[in-house]
Amino acid sequence: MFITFPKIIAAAAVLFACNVLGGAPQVALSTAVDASHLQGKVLFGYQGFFRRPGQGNDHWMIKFGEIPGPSTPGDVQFDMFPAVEQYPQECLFTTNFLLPDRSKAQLFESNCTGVVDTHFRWMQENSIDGILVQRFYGQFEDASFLQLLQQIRTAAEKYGRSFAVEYDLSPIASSDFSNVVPSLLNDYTHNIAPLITSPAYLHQDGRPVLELWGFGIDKNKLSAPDCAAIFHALRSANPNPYVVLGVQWDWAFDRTQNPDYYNVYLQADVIQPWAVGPYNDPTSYEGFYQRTSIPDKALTDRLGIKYAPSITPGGSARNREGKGKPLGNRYNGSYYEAQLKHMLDLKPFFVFGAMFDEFPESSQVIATLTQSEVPPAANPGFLGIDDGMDHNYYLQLAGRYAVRFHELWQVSV
Ligand SMILES: *[C@@H]1O[C@H](CO)[C@@H](O)[C@H](O)[C@H]1NC(C)=O
Ligand SMILES: CC(=O)N[C@H]1CO[C@H](CO)[C@@H](O)[C@@H]1O
Repeated sequence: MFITFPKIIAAAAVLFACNVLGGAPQVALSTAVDASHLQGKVLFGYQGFFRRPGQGNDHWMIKFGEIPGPSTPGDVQFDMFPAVEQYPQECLFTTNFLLPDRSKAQLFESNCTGVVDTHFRWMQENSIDGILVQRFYGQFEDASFLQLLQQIRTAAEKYGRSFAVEYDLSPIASSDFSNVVPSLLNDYTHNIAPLITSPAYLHQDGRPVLELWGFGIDKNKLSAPDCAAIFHALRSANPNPYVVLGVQWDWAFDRTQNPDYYNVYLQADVIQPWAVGPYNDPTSYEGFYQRTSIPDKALTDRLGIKYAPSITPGGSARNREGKGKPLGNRYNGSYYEAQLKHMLDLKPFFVFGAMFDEFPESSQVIATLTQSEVPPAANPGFLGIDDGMDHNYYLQLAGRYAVRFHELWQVSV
């Protein structure tokens, strides 16, 4: 059983919302997304894990609870600053980092309604279909994340976007496996199943979409039999999900290298290889595309499994991982654009954008300060997007290609 999206009602709701709020930007709004299928969609991974200092694992700071000053390197775990001008003030807090314009840098709290609302408005303005929300194993009791899931549902319905849940299994170790399956099933049944009734929750073939991320990625942690146990338990859960498997970029080699993992992958509805790592500049990306993406697409076609590549605007984790690392490079957007172009060449089932809001790894596509707007301090060193770019340049770039990807599949979104 699934519910198709009431397109006309949602579109009317959007117009109504714009009228009441007033001052909405003059952009051509994309009409409501049809959440009843995945085909031809551009979906982003969504973390939503930023909190204010002192509110648990806030993901901005390493020293939890402290607001870093300009002379305290090592306190932050991000290299790029969000551009916060479109978020409501009540969702922001002020740090001691002095920006070149003498103002103090502000950061946002993800579980603030105005942040989630702004993010979904940006998706609508840029023809992005929706998100896969990363739900970390081991944090199912976090009330602020349950609150966030409700905020996501509300905003997705308001702006006619779509969403589904992605379990991030990377915290699981086989050494401590006894409670894993019951805990996942309990969360799915009690916390996720109620969201599935939303007209914005993604479905395929009449089943709610659920991603399981982390199969075969760290083989020392999660064994193949444990992957199989998780897969089979959830695949037969009620409501019965359509399963996207997040696997390592070199998953196809497991056919001969690790057949016990490979046999689990073969049961997936969609294979979504993780591709952050094996390439990091336009040249190495082109090689990866030729040697890995094209054969992956052909192999999944032969196997009768759908294929969804991951693409990223770049990465940089110097302040998070240590001062020895260089800051990353986005190559003036050309690196991302090369991946977006090949998305059109390959015409995969859907595209996974890594990531919407992941500042700690600098893979975010959302509004980011430019190089001349970040603190000039050498240590910690900060990175900006290129001067002259709109703060939302990368999201807009993805949106322009999303429109062409939709046309390619001839789906109306
Ligand atoms: C966000 O979550 C934290 C707990 O992590 C909570 O203290 C805070 O009140 C929440 N913020 C909002 C705006 O609800
Ligand atoms: C493709 C692209 O984004 N090109 C830009 C690279 O950066 C310069 C400024 O540094 C811009 O003028 C280009 O438009």
